[in-house]
Amino acid sequence: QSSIRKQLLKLFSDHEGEFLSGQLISEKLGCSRTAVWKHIEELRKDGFELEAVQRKGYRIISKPDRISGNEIQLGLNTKFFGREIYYEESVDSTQKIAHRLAYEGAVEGTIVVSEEQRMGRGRLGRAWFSPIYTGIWVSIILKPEIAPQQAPQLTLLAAVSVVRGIQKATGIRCDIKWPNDILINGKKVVGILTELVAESDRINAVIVGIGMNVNQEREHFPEDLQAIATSLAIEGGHKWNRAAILQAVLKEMEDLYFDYLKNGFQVVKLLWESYAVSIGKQIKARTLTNSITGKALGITDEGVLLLEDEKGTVHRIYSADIEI
Ligand code: BT5
Repeated sequence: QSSIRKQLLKLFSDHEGEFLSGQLISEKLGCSRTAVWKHIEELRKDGFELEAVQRKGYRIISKPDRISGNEIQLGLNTKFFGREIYYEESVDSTQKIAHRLAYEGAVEGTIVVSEEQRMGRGRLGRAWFSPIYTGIWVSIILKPEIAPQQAPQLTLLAAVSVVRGIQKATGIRCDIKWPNDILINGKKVVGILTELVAESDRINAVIVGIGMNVNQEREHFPEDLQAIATSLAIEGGHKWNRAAILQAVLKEMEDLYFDYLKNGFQVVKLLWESYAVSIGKQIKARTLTNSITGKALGITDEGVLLLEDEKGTVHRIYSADIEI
């Protein structure tokens, strides 16, 4: 934000609900009346609703929906998750920043949030569509003392937390598709990406990236996504407060995470199976090298998917895309 913009917003918040004359603003900011008008127009472009009345001046009627530190921390009831927030209006990828912060020694529970990702990423180098002001694009830094092969459990833990958080905040019920998709009526509403910061066999940090489609309308999605993606606004019929949803997810995740560290994967596993759509069904798992069709039996204690083919052979699937 430019310093003029910051001063202008400060001026309006110091005089909340009041009209500020163009004259007064130009004096306080030390700029011309024309410059004031330009800054007001820029605020409008950024989603502020402003009233302009002759001889009275300007008044802010409503602020745009943002998901910066202020909004997230007001009303957050966690101890660690989201207590440290790194926020930028626009980033390449919150994952990338979280990796850097983890490397620099960020505390557990630190989150990186942005209104927009220019290069949001999915698994295997795929892109994650992250348009401005409509979604929750967040990376959470965890520092669990677990073996690297247990890290996939955290993807499942995150998925369960997201489903429960969304249900608490909106009442909308989602399903989980192994390993990292959250669906509503078969369409993807959330994607999760778990990345390790590890040295040989030691985990320094786990970065859990969560991308949630919240306030997009159908036409906001590029054509190739329209058939497979959805948002909470599309499913719920109206827009939602993104900060409130993130707060609910962080709370669910913190509770489940500490339970997991103390008591192990069992509770996560049971919850996960209760939300999973594919278990017990015929599915097709496409891995990098081949594809296997069979019945999804469940997940192991490591979070590995068990798939029984028609010959009765049980395959352990570590990473794949699933078709139901
Ligand atoms: C994922 O990958 O689902 C993980 C997405 C993780 C995104 C978060 S946002 C915060 C953090 N920062 C990042 O840079 N990333 C994380 P995958 O299973 O590979 O799915 C990717 C596929 O989903 C794409 O190839 C598209 O087909 C589809 N897709 C892309 N954007 C989408 C969206 N916004 N909604 C639904 N589907 C989408």
